[in-house]
Amino acid sequence: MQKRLYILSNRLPLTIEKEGAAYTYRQSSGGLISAVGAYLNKEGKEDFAEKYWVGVPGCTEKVWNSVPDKENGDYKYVPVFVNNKTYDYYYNGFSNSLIWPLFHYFPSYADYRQSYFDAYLEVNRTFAEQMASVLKEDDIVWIHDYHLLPLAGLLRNKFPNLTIGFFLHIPFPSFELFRVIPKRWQREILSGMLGADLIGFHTADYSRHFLNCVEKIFDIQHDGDFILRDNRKIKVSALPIGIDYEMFNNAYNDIEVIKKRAEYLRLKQDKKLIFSVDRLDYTKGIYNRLKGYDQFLKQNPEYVGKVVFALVVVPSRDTIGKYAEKKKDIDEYIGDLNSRYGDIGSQPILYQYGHLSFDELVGLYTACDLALITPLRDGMNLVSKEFIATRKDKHGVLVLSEMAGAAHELNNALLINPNDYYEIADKIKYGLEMKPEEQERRIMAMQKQVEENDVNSWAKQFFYQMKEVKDIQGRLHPK
Ligand code: GDG
Repeated sequence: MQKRLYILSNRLPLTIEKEGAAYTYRQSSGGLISAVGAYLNKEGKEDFAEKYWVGVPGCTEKVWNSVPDKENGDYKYVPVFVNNKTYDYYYNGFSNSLIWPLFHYFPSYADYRQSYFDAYLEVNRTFAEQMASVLKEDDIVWIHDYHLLPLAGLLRNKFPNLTIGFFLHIPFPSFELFRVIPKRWQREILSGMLGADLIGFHTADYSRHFLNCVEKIFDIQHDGDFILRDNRKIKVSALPIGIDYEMFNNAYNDIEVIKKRAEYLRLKQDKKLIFSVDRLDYTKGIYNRLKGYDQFLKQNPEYVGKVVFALVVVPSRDTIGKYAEKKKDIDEYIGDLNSRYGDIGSQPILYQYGHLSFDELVGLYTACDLALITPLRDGMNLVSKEFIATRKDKHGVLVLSEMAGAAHELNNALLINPNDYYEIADKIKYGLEMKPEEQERRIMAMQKQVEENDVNSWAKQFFYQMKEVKDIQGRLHPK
């Protein structure tokens, strides 16, 4: 018999909009919904009896109740309402001012406030209570990301046999970093995660860090990928997320993308075009990237006026102090760089602080000569995989930070250490001068990798491994 599936994430994948006096909603196209949806709405469409999405809706209960026809999409929505102050402490506070910086190896940015942790637990408890009113023991629950680390444990207390999967989209840090969190919080976070049957990470390193923390903090040994806790087997697995390869690859020939590409090719004239896009985030290494580009122009003055860098930064979390500070640094550096190397007719950096449409994004992926992706830390980094997938023409060069989870799979990229401006400069030069045959060889090898390990196979593997753990548990404790 088919089971019901519940997907849990911080926000519901929809946006409530006001139309005149009434409210309506539209399904949003964010990363998680595209990733999970790519499988659930196609290959996995028939696998579940019903699909629910649980999360904070971003509006009041009164507004929510006034929005008609919310059951029309692919999912039924279960809203979790949280008051503004608690949400602020949970989201901007504990999630993004403690876990995010710490898990990305920025311990000096972490803000250890008890009030943030209290709100974090409160929101997770609210999720668990909301779920308790709708769940049945044979449902399948898939929890996503660092906002909801304690949730699996809270659900496990209420439903001992429930199938629970948890996936972390950001890195899991080494014990030496994790241990800087107050001990009682460490235990709460790990116990929460261990409530799941399957705990998924992007890379084997993150899995190993997690297992090491569990071993050190709870004195629980692991047997390969398995942990035995409270007589329950738990699997810890490296499941690198992929992209909708087919969609990005086919987009090369979309009429709107062709138009955009032609526009960008006209804009760059006979210059070389470098491209990057990321959310404004100190983990993405935007400042370092500028330093590397600066160094490249310094070392290679013959390229001044012959290369242009389209730098797109997408606004993100701008109510958090550290983000606003970094924007100021980036803005100033770009101004400085353009004034040193540019003139009225030509600027070395074209800067957009704003979102791109899908057609613009793929237009830029496919018009550029080189994609420059330099995060200081990144759980995976989908932009690098998308760039590779779109290049049906088998041209273009990827310069990628070895601190991105994606570097494990994309080892045919030109890998760099994002703190080494000289290495970035050298790889930019090498990339811009790379022979077409070498570009083709590297792109084809990476396309094979990204196509074979697309988001479909990621989700399929996740569900397969959840079932596998349940089968093992069943054999250990036959009913
Ligand atoms: C987290 C982890 C992990 C970006 N700007 C525009 C735009 N995007 C799309 C990209 C890509 C996504 O947003 C960004 O994904 P990333 O993986 O690069 O980064 P995070 O947002 O930090 O994601 C990360 C990911 O979760 C998945 O597990 O890989 O490590 O930090 O899909 O295309 N899309 C459009 N316009 C933009 O301006 N249309």
